[in-house]
Amino acid sequence: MHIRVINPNTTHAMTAAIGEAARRIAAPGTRITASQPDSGPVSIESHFDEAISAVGVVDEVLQGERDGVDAYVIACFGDPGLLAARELTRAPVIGIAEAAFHMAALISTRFSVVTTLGRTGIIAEHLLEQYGFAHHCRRVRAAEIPVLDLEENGAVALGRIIDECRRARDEDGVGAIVLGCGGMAKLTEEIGDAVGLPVVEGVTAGVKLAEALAGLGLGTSKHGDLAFPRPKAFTGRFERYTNLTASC
Ligand code: 5HY
Repeated sequence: MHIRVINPNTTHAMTAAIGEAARRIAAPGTRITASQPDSGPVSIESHFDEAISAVGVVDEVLQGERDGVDAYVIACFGDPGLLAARELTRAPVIGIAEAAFHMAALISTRFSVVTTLGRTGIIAEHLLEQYGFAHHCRRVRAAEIPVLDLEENGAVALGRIIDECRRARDEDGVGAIVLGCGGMAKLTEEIGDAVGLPVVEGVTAGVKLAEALAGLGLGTSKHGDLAFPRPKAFTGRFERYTNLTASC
C-alpha cells in the first residue's frame, strides 16, 4: 500500500525527517511518500498558522488522489484540515494527534501531552475534547521551544522535551507520554530511553493505524458529512476547486 505522509508546514528538513520516521516502522510492502504544501507557514504555532496550512493539506490530498495514494497521515499535531481532507477521498486520512490519543489510550488509563509552545496547548486541548479523550489526558504540557528549534537547535530542544516529559512522569500520575509535534518523530526513541515511560508519537501511530484500516478494507465513509463536497463555483485564488467531484 502507498501511504502519503503530509507535513502541513513548509520546512523540507522536517518533511524529510517525518518521512524517514514513517519508513522506519512501515510494514514490508508499505510505500511511504512524504510531501508538504508548495506554500504556507514554515512552522505551525498558532490558530492562524493552522488555518493557512489547512489549504495546503487539501491540495496535498487532491494531488495524492491523482497519484493513487491509499492512505494519508496529516503530520501536524493540530490535525489541520483533517475533516476537509476526509471529504476529498475514500482513503483513510489520519491526523497524528488523533492517532496518538487512540494509541496512548490503549496502553494507559492516563497520559500527558508534551508539545512545543504553550500557546498551542489549547489546540491539543480542543482536539482532546473533540475526539473524546479529554478524560484520559492529565495535562497538556509544553517544552517552550519554537517548532523549528527541532531542526535548527536539536540538542537544546531535545533536552527541554526530555525535562518536560520527566516532569510529566513525576507529577502527573500518567502511564504514557504523547509527543505533541510531528517534528518530534525522529526523537521518539531517545526520549523514551531518557524518560522511562512509554512514549507515543503520532506520525508512527498514524502509519500503523493506516495500515490497520487498509488491512480491514476500511476507508473514509462517504455516507453523511464526509461525502464528497457538493460541486460549486469557487472564485479568485480558489477557482481550482470549482466543481470538485468524486473523481477529485
Ligand atoms: C506540528 N506545528 O506538529 C505542530 C506542533 C505544534 O509545524 N508541526 C508544526 O506545536 O502544534
